[in-house]
Amino acid sequence: MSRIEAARAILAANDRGGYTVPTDRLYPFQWNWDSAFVAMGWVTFDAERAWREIERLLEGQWQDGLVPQIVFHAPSDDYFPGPDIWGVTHKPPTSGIPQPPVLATAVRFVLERHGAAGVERARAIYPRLVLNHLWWQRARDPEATGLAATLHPWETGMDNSPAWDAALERVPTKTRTEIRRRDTGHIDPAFRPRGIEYQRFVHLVDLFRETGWNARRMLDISPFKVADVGTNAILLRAERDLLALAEQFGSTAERAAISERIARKEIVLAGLWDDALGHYLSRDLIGGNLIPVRTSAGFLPIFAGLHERARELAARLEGWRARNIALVPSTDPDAASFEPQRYWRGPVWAVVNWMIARGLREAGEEATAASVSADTRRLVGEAGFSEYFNPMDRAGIGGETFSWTAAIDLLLGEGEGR
Ligand code: 9WN
Repeated sequence: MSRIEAARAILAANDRGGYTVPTDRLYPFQWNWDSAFVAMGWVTFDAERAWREIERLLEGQWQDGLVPQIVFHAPSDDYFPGPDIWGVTHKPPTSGIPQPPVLATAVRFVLERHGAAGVERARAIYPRLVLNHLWWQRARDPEATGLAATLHPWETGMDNSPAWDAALERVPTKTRTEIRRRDTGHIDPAFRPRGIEYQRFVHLVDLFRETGWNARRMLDISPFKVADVGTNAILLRAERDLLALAEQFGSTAERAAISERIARKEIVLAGLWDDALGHYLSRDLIGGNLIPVRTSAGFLPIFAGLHERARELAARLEGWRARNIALVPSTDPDAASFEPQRYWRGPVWAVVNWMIARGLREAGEEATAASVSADTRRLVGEAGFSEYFNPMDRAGIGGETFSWTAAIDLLLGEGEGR
């Protein structure tokens, strides 16, 4: 089987009927940002299936616009916490928090690939994206500062990043829900978040469930509140892609509102730059400080279209590469908190690489963009379609036959993001 066939076969094997699970058993439902990347992978060979992925994700969208982190289309005992613990009354059941909003970017991508044949599908989806971006503003930035708050590490998609350590200290470890982890039955616990982190993750779920998933209450009472540089960069990129869609499908008033949000976000995202560390950082919205840990999320403002620091950030990546560290480690390999095999504390993730490479290419940093893409291809080529990779010894770790890794490999194989 060729490499392209192998990647396609993974998406087909993880297809559960119009939606793609991230991988068998470990993640048996539909995940939000996974599906956005997976749709971009599907469109390289099956545009109809790409649209279905997006439509099925939107079956989980709430009336207020939230596109949840997980849609529980079919029951499974393989994952914790399941729908009963979230206690959300939506059909199909969902979790109650978001994930990085890659969706508008995916819709634009799929439409551009599919061309005129995809216009009616995109037209039907467009208002749902508008509603979702309004949710981000109303639920997570009601004062229109331009920075959206994230209230749970799971929302950032980078669950146990060391960037969250200090902010998580404020979250009690006591839970009302009994913790019955399934992940550590599938995967070596050394590659997964620690027990104390799960206690805090679940404490937050208990707390939010008790508000009845009231967005305003959650924002007011959450002991964890950060402006994640990754989520905010992805949101700014998504706003630009939504604006492009609005040119075709939207009203003048919608275009004006999106443009206004973009203008504000450009300014505040640039404000997350820290001179001392020479990196974009997340902000702790309770402590007020920038969080002094360099992570892969700090490269994503380039993907958002902020190009003024691209040179400096590219030089950091080239420095790591010169030391034979595979790009892009999720945490700075020189940081005290770096752990090369523990999930978001060090390993390389293909989807993050794709966004960084694309941003670098758009910023004119062609050579570094090519290095990031080549490293990603090499990791997958040597270690397989793993969930993530150790940047030091290049081993594939976490789940295997992983959907978003296969999707990114299809894109990079075509030179997308190069
Ligand atoms: C919680 C599915 C998801 C990814 C996240 C990744 C991991 C879930 C978990 O798996 O998170 O959402 O239970 O570990 O951190 O980015 O979307 O692949």
